[in-house]
Amino acid sequence: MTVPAAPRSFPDGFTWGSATASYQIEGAATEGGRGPSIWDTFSHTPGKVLGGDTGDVAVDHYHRYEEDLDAMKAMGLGAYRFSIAWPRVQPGGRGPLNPEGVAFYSKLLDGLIARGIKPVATLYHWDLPQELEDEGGWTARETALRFEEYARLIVAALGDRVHTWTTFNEPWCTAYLGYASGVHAPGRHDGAAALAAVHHLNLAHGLAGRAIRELAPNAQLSITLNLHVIRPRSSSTDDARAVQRLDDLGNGAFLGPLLDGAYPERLFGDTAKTTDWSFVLDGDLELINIPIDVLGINYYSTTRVALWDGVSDRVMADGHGDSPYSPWVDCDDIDFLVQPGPYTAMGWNIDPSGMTELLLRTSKAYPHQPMMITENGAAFDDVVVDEDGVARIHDPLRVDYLSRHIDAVGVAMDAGADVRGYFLWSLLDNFEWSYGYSKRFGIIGVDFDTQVRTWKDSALWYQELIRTHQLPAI
Ligand code: PNW
Repeated sequence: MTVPAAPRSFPDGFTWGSATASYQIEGAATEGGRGPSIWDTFSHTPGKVLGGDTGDVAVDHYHRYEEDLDAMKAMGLGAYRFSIAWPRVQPGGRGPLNPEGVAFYSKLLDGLIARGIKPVATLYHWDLPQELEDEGGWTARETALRFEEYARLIVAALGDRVHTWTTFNEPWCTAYLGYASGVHAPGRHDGAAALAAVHHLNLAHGLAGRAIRELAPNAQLSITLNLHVIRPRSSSTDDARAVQRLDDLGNGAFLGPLLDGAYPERLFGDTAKTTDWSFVLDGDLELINIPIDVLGINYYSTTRVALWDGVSDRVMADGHGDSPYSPWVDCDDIDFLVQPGPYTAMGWNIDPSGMTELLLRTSKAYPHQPMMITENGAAFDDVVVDEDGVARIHDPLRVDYLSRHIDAVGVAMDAGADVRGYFLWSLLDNFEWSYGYSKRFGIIGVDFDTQVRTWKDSALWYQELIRTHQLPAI
């Protein structure tokens, strides 16, 4: 593990931000003309989300956004990454915009700009209008066309105030957790559907990207990927092959079409028993390959794998949900190893070296592609204490996690990686998808009963880092 033994300075232009997502914080699920999304349906289906939690209320950001904007300003954030709920602005996923939904994001943007905070808006952070799922969701090519229409309408309505438009957050999660492992909405278990979703998400990025270029020529265009750092158990060729297959499915299936204009050739052979990829039509790859200004990367942890020898006991320990179905299509012969700790409350191993490795590998593969870390952070079991009548949340483990990972970003930058910013996940405790409210990622704590916000020690620490542009030594 890297240890920030000495203070580390970051360049003046480096952007310090924080990130959230609509369904995780807004609540107001049936207000202001918002239509239902696949996450409303999923979270209201018994057994899908821990404790039966839903995003109906979440942290009530829809009503408390002014207070949250003030906190961002006080923290000194240079940028705020949020997502627009498609079913709030275009209920049903087609037709004209819902003015009340647009008004919410319009007020949010005005509030950010008035406070000098750059808006980074994501068009899709997983809340697909339910009506589109009923027509096939991301397995249907039509959904990519609907997404282009949504993008055209909302970018035209809000465009000149958004600094960076991000088409998708983590299409890997949408495709593989939504359609293969089923731990995310819509909760399907169908490898062929997941691979079709991969392509239609990529296509939708290209179509929306073109619309953003036309309608908001001064904005930055980006997409956010959760890239995987996958290491082999041994130096055997079998284990190397396992790594390569997962790298193609998890990373290359997105980076390839986006930045190289082609899927990794091996991917077709590796998934041949599941799909013939006939959903890739002439001209799609040219559309997907639209240049982006900045590649968003989300990083949390690393993965270690081995090719199963067919005899030994299986050692499946994915740590990413308890589904019996794997998100990794056609990889039943690959074992996911228990990683050495320490771990976060998600059970994810803490490994800052993966951050450096990922940034350096990506910058080597795409030397002219600026990058930013659009998510990094950790869930821990925070302890709220009363100190002379003042509520305080001490979260030394989170400060330690953040320090080591931000240092790891600096190590990559020293070695030449072009990283423009860092967005901490997350500004507020929130609805952590299938884990409901049981996992807290925020640097601002939220009492889920009273909605009272309390800055954790990590928020004060981040405020000081932003003020000084300097990471203190541990
Ligand atoms: C990301 N995995 O989700 C999301 O962008 C956030 O909305 C989320 O709250 C955050 O990370 C923390 O989980 C992920 O299984 C969920 O590999 C699951 C995985 C990766 C990212």
